[in-house]
Amino acid sequence: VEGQDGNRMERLQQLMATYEPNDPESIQKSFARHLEYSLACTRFKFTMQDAYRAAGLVLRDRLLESLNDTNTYYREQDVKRGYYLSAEYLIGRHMQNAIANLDLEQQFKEAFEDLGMKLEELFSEEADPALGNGGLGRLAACFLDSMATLQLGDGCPFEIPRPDVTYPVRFYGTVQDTYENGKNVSRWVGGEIVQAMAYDNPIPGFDTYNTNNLRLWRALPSKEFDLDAFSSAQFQDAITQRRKAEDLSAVLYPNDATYAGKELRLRQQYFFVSASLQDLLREFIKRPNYKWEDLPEKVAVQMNDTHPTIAVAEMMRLLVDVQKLEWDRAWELTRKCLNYTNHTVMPEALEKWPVEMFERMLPRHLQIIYQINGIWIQKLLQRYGDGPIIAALSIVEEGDVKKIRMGHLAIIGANKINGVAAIHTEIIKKETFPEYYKWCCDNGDPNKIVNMTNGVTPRRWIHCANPALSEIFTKYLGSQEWLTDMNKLKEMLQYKEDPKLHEEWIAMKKGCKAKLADWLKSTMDLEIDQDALIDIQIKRIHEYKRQLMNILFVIHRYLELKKKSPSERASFQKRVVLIGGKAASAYVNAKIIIKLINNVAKVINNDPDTKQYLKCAFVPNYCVSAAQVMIPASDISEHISTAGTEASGTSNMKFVMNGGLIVGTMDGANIEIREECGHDTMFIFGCEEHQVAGISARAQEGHYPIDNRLQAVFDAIRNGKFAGQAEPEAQSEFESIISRLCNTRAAGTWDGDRYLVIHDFPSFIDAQAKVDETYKNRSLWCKLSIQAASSMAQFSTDRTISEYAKACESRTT
Ligand code: 4GP
Repeated sequence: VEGQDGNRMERLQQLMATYEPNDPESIQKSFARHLEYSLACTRFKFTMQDAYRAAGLVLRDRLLESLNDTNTYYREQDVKRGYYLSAEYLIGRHMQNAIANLDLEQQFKEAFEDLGMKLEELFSEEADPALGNGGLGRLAACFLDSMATLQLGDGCPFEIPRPDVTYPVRFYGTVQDTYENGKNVSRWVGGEIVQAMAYDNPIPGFDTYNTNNLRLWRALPSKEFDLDAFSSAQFQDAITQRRKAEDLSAVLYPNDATYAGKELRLRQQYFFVSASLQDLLREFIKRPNYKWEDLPEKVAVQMNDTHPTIAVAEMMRLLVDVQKLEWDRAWELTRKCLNYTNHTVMPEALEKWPVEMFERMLPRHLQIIYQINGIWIQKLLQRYGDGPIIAALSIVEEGDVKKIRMGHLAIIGANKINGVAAIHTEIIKKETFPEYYKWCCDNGDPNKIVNMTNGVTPRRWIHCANPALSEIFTKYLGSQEWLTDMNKLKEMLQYKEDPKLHEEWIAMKKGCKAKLADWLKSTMDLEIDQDALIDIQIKRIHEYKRQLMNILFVIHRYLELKKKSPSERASFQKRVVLIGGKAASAYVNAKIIIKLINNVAKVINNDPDTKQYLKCAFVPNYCVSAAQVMIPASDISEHISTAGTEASGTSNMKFVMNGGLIVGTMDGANIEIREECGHDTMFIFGCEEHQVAGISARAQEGHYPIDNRLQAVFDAIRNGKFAGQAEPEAQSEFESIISRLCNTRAAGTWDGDRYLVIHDFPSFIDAQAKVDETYKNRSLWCKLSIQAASSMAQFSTDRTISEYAKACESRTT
């Protein structure tokens, strides 16, 4: 740039270079400025919440600078961009993480301490933003951290509204098919249009200037408020229009037990997918001399579960209808750009939408899907002739209500399909999409379905959640390099029997337990013994994750304790069992299990004979911040799903990184963690995946013995120990849950112990006994804890994301 423009830019460059320095005094100055001028508080009177917001703005300034610079750099370098399309982001609190990743911890600490404020107090003012349910949402957040850290891809308090980045998104209407210039042309017209407006959330990487973007979308009415309609007394109409648009981004996951709920969910999915794809194509087209054949070299889209898989049809619509590409060419580009991750083997998660709903809401997409399916079925017929495989692989499910299978649309439209742990990927091939996998093999493309074992970010889950552990690692290893290269942690193994390290390690755990104790006291008025073994299970409440088995074990432990004399009790291993997690709003059995946990806790925690030895609680309002307090304090955690049901799990990785050991089944990522850390570090129990079908079949024939100890637990529940006459409704719910487990008659579909609680219970008790015994030997325990925590390199999302990045490079047929 030359001349006047050049002078202006040079001057601005000079100004920016000195504008927001990062020494403590400059941080204080920008804090005071934001307090006074941005928030209109006075320096003399402000609350902690004001201070938090001002500190947030101090950070936002710095994040914005690196976000803008990163984007400029990406454009200059013409890099390939990765787009992670996800309905969920369980991002957790930002401030602490952003300060750590920007390497400003020391400066912020000094700046705020000098002003009489502790950083922890500021951090606790932040709400925990929770867009989503569980694992796949949290995984998305870990991925963002790693993508920024690894300086890959395009990728939160300090949100930046972007009124300049808006896209129209249409719903309903009709399709006009015409023939123009020798071509069939389809035009989607009428219906409603809402505007999608971008909100940017900068995600800084660690130890890099790179900052990526989490772009969220808000729905706005397409026209400004219709004052004319309002004035001419059509108040309701004018307001309804606005409300209808805003409902779209108001609540994630409406209860979709109703038709209206389902419809809103599909609207939400299409809304964010359409906006995101329009956005990435606009960015692509902005490149000088863009050529469509370069699209797969410049754009990779990852579809996080089936929620965004309407992207397959939307990409086709944008390329064919809007960009006027030929169908075949558009299809080739679409298939090279999109990838799909499956996150669960539960069949209900493979979403299906009634054709009728599709036809009304997205008529053009239905046409496109039919066309994709028609071509696909032709190929299948050529290969296999007519037969059951055709119906199994069709995107359209026939039946009383015809449906579109979004999982099928995804696999057919994707370059790569992946599972999230080794066992899960094998199950996808064998059980979730067996016919599709056969097709891939028959076509010489068995690597179409690949494994990408999950991970977690060590920045948030060790460094931020457990600063004392982070300090130990840095001290022993001589630098913080382990935070970006977890392989370095293996050097800790040489100290695993070092008494000095043991002392520091035990002190670290003690400190974490003290924090947990304070937190439990203040959030739920629960007092715990800080010398007890801390046993935690935190995850979505689902029958396959078997929180029920865990609470039945707690009852067993309680009954055993009650049988003992006071002197025998004194040698009993003290335990605190904490269970937490969210349940879907319409999931009745999950709510009954939570009720049972709460009722059991009430009895145990108030029994003078036992309360010093055993405490139990259901921790309410589970969220990322709660996990950050609980995980570092655990001695053991429970990952006890029926073999073959948990896709991966990611909290298992976080617990082990913090020196906790696992009680677990041979399921999900447990299997790989055990291989990495050593078999002695995990308390494994229960049947294996290949045994499940046989055990279920025998159970349905009546061969399903109940262990005496479990029978005693059932009796206690039936006798009203945890509800009884005081709560007749709960009593009958608890009894019905047990009766179901014991139901061995297969009438129609089996409604019995589908997750094999009864079968696995005795070995669960044995594994827990082994935990108690091992825990008594403190130096052995400490050694195992160090050994496990130091062997977790494989489970950093830095490794996972590098693998995704590599897989995007290799394309298949
Ligand atoms: C979860 C799986 O249940 C969990 O095993 C996995 O670790 C996580 O995804 C990330 O891949 N699934 C969901 C879901 O969150 O909604 O299906």
